[in-house]
Parts: sequence; structure tokens; C-alpha cells
Amino acid sequence: MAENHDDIAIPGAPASKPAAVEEPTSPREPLPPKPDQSSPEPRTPTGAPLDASATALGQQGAYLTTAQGARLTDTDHSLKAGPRGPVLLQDHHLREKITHFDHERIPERVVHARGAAAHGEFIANGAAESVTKAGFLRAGAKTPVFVRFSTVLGSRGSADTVRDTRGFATKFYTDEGVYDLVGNNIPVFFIQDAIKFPDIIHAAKPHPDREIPQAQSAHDTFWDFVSLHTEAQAHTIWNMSDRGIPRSYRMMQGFGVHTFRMMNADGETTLVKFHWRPKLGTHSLTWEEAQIAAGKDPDFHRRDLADAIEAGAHPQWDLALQVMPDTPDETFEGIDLLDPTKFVPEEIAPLQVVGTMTLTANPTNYFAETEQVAFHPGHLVPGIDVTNDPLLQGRLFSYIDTQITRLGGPNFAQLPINRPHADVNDMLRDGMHQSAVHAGVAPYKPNSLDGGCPFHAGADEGAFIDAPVTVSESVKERAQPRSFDDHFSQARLFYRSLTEIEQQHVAEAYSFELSKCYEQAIKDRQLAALANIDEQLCSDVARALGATPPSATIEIADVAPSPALRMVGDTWPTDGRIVGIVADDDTSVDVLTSVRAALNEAGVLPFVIAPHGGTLSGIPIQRTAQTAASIEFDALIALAPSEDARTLRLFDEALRHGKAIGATEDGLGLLKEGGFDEGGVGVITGESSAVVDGILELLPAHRVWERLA
Ligand code: HDE
Repeated sequence: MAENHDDIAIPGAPASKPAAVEEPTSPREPLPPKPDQSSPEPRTPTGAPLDASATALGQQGAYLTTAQGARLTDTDHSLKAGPRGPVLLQDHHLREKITHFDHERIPERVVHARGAAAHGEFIANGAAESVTKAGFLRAGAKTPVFVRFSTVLGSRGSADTVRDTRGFATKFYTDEGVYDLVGNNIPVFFIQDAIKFPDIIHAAKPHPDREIPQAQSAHDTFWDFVSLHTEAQAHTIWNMSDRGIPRSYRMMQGFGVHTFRMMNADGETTLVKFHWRPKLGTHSLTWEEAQIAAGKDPDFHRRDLADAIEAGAHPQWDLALQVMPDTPDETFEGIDLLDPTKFVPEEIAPLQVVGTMTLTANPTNYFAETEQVAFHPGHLVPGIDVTNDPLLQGRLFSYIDTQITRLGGPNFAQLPINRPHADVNDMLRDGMHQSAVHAGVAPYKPNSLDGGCPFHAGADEGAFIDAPVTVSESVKERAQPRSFDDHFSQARLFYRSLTEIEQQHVAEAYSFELSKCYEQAIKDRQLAALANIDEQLCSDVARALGATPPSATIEIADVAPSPALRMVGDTWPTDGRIVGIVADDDTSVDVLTSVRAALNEAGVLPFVIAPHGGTLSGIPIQRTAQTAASIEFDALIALAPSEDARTLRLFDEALRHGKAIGATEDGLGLLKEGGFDEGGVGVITGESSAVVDGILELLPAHRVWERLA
């Protein structure tokens, strides 16, 4: 007979139970989403608005319940045979809670697993009306959007700032159905034919034996593939440039990559490329900043996007088109428009801005929205059509296929984040997770039982109206056009368009990545590819690797540079940039107040860094010497001295990363302690107002580039 051991005396144990800590609230309705989390109006699968407070939020009433709505009195203790006894199988709440938990994860995306997203609105200016009949591009049309940014290679929990391509996928909830523009921040792609996608991804993902390195291309299998499969060289050089380490999702371009075909109301067609242009300019981290951030704040980009939106610094992008004639050979100025490893320089096909997107709201729930959003390049609206680009053609079946595994069946369009804002009346039925209750008896056409419903649209209203493109009489073959054999001219065009400092970064990136490879043959093969891109680049990398630079094996005509590709040399708005201010208890409140006010006035966020937490004379402290990291700040101002090695390192790193630095008389000691050159380039000293003015003058260039040269 089992004894009750409830009151066994344990040496050192408290004589009585600790007093229960009461939750501080009395029952009340669930909190509504914060203002920066408002989602697009949720709809039922058939387009009817839902009661947003109920079904859409999944939380009703003030009381904790089971999934069946039965109220619960206790969720902290499982049902046991006595306090020390075994847990009873009959505890339904325990089993339901744990079973649901066991199934909380879904497969992460096979690529682009790590992402961050936001809601917003797109407003068209009408400039696209002459080339497309798409309703959301008509003058003044306002369309809700959901945008997901991502890295490609890393797992869902990997660091944001790794060197990689970034995804830039936009879902437009248009009146004519959902339109997805599923692009990247780099306008060319690794491969020309979808059939190679598993190869490049297998090569770039971690090695299959040890599953390392995570979210990196600096390893043998990646360089093995791209050095053998040289059509990847054009994309790779973009990745090795500063484009591979963006400063922020808010400061990143987006590209549709493929050429699309647009059709206007008169049935005329053109070939177009899509560009997103950030209002804040396109900017990058330095490689050291990217590495520091991956450790100090792996969520760097995710946090930056959410914080900026919450702070009201709503990021904006212009959507622009490059419009090219729809000629039978589908080329433009010698560039094959069906080859996704080629881009069209802006100088020969200028960008025409057709609208502006503003991101205004953070997701309310990461899983429901960011994780479950399902993009597809085949989600098209009238007036936008695909081309025969063999990469795009393969994507057209890949995305729906992946959603079926990832989201557990074919009904993912019914998930709130994926629901169209246009009326839905399909004849798709049943399947896993069907949440619509379809009425009627005739989900087939033709029918008489449901009165012939649903009806076909007229040709002028429907999507997927294929432009009448002539397909030449040809034989079936596994082949590609000869123009696809040019693997190097655009890599050269890109490299030779960059400024000197950007070129130096490219050489350093190749040197870093190839130094991480073990196989000498792979390094040699990649050097041979570089020799065909640019002699100087090849010899710079060869020197870093301790190798002899090989000679070019093919002749490539010299290319006219495209200055539009440079990220250095212009100035940009500074909304939402962060300036760290080092202060202490002796800092004059007036000075600190006026510095903060002047920065705020300019739309720049001041972060006070102090030796301790809390406040300085009532002014809140955002960071301490222990928690501040240089990568968080676009500039630093010293209003106080400090001998703390961590604060000195902050300034040392900021100096190395080309950031503007300022100090008042009181803060000068900090700079001197760190061995700074007082009159150095981008180092401003003097009265606090002059320091702030100087910093605000330097910020629009993103960095003090002269210091890095
Ligand atoms: Fe994707 N890609 N892709 N891709 N892609 C996916 O779809 C695929 C390609 C891009 O934030 C997957 O839902 C193939 C080019 C973005 O949810 C998958 C090929 C471009 C995202 C897939 C490509 C992209 C994806 C993984 C070669 C730029 C993230 C999960 C033919 C124009 C979207 C998913 C998000 C995601 C397949 C090439 C961009 C497996 C087969 C080119 C931004 O379906």
C-alpha cells in the first residue's frame, strides 16, 4: 500500500510552502493589438469581412479555456495521484496543452527560412497605366501590402547580418486578386534554369555531414559549385560586394529579377523589370560590423525594422519599372531579357517610378503572419504576365508545391494572412485544414444545379490572359540559347562600376571566403574565374591567398560602367538613424537636453549611454557601458569622459567603421584616452550645438568614406 509522502521532512527545505505570487490583474477582455501591429482587414475565404475581435484574433473572453472553450481553474499543476504521485492519463488539459505544444512547429522554408515582415500600403501614381491594365497601378489606387524580407541560406534562428542575398517579397491585396512580387535585393540570379536550383542550394547550405557552417557561403561546397558552374559568377560578385551585407531592410533595393510581360487595355505588350528603390538610399554594413552584429544582436535587421515602424519612422520604397519593347528576340541592347543572370543598366533603360510603398504596421503575431505567409510568382493579376525565362517557369510550380508541405495541405490561401481581398469563388474543395463551409452542390462547370455559378469573366477582366506570343517551331531538347553562355561580362560590368572603396571590399570578401576553403583546387578554380572578370581583382585576391594570379582564359569586350550601381558618393535622408550620446552624472542637463532635442528635431534617434541604468537627472538612459554595442549607432557623441574599456572600444570600432564622431570639451578626454586624432576626418569637437550640426552634416553620406579609403 502506497504511503502518502507529502509531508516527508527534507533537510534544508522550507517548513511551509512559499506564498503564492498573485497575478496582478482581474479578469478582462484580451488586449487589442498595438497601433503599430494593425493587420490588413481580415476576410473570410469568400471575401466577406470578419469580426476582427473574434475569429481573426483567436482570443475571446477574459478567461483561460481549453481549445473547446471550457473554462479552466488551474493550468500550473497536472492531475496526480496525490501530490507526489504519478500523473493521471485522464488529465485532458495536460494532454491537450502538451500535445498542441508538441506540434507547434512547421517545417521551415527550404530557402529564405529566416525573415521579418511588415504591413503597409502601396499608392500608384498612374505612370504605369500606358503599359499595364493592372488596377493596382492605376493613378491613386491604394493597395494594402504585406512584405517579407529574408536571408536565403540560414535556418530560421540564424543571424540576420550574414553575407547572403536577401529576399524582398511583396503581397499586394488588390481588388483583382492577390499579386505577389517575389524578388531579391540583387537583380541577377545564380542560375539560368530552375533545374539547377537544388544544386546551388545543396552546395550553399551547410555541409551534410557536420551541418556547418550555418548561413554562410564561406565554405568548400559553395565555392566548388560556383567555380565549376560559372554562370553563378555574376550573382556571386554581387554577394561579395557590400550588397551582401545590408545595413537595414529599410535601406535595401528590391528587384523582380526576371523580365515580365505587361499588357495594357489595348492589348499592347512590353517587357519590364521591377525595381524597389528605398527612399533612405541603399546602404551596407562593414564586414566587421556584420560579424559583430551576428554575435551581439543576431536579430539586428528584424529589430531595426520593427523598432523603426514602432517609432513612426515608416520605411518607404518607390516601385519603378524599366520598360523595354516586346521584340520577337526578347533582347534589349544586346542583353538577353530571358537570362536571369543579366541585368539591364539603368543608364540604358531608365527607371520610371509607378508608385510608392510605405510600411506602417508590425505583424501582430509572427507565426500567423510572417511564418504562414505564402508567396508565389504565379499569383498574377490582369495586365501582368510571365515570360519564358526558364528560371521563372520553374518557380511557377515550385512555390505551391512547397506550401503544401510547409503549411500542411492545399488550403493555405484560407489562412488570414493569405486571404485575398477580392471575392473568392473557386471550385477547389475539401482537403486538409479546410475552414470554409462551402454551400451549393455543384463545384463543377458546366452545371445547372447551382444556376451555372460561378460564371466566367469576360476576356477584359480575367488574369492569366496569355499575350499572343509566337512560339517558333522547334524540337524538344535540353538546351539553352547561345547568349546564355556569356558568364563574365556582367560580373565585370558590376565590378568596374563600383567606387575604389567598394572594389576593395569585394576583393576582401573573396579573400575572406576563399581563405575559409580547405581545397586548394577550389581556390585555384575561383581565381581562374576572377581572372576572366578583372585582372586587378584577381591579383588582389591571389595575393591575399598567397597564390599566383592566373591569366584570363577568355576575351571579354570592355564594358561601359553603370554609375547607378554605386552605393558611395550620394547623400540620403537620415530618418530613424541612431546617435549614441555618452554622458554621466556630471553631464549638464541643459547640454544633454539640447543635444537630444536637436537630434530628435532632425528625425534622428538619440540613445543615452551612461555608466549605469535608470536616468540622468530624469532623462532616461537607453544603454549602459555594458549593453551598448557600436553596431547600433550611426554616430557617437561624447559629452563625458570615460575610462571604461567597453566605452573606449565603442569609439574605437565606430572610428574603424567610418562613423561620424563628436565630442564636447567634457567628452574630449574620452577621445584622447582612446588615442584619437582630434582633428581627424569625421571627428568633430567644440560646443555641443556645433558638434550636433557637424554630425547631422555627415550622417546623410552614411559613412565618413574618406576615413576608410
Ligand atoms: Fe525562390 N523559393 N526559388 N527565388 N524565393 C522560395 O518558397 C525557388 C528564386 C524568393 O518570404 C520557396 O515559400 C526555385 C529567385 C524569395 O516567403 C521555394 C527557384 C528569386 C522567397 C522557392 C527560386 C527567389 C523564396 C521556399 C529557381 C528572386 C521567400 C519557401 C527556379 C527573384 C518568400 C517558399 C517568403 C522562397 C523556390 C529562385 C526569391 C522553395 C525552385 C530567382 C524572396 O518555393
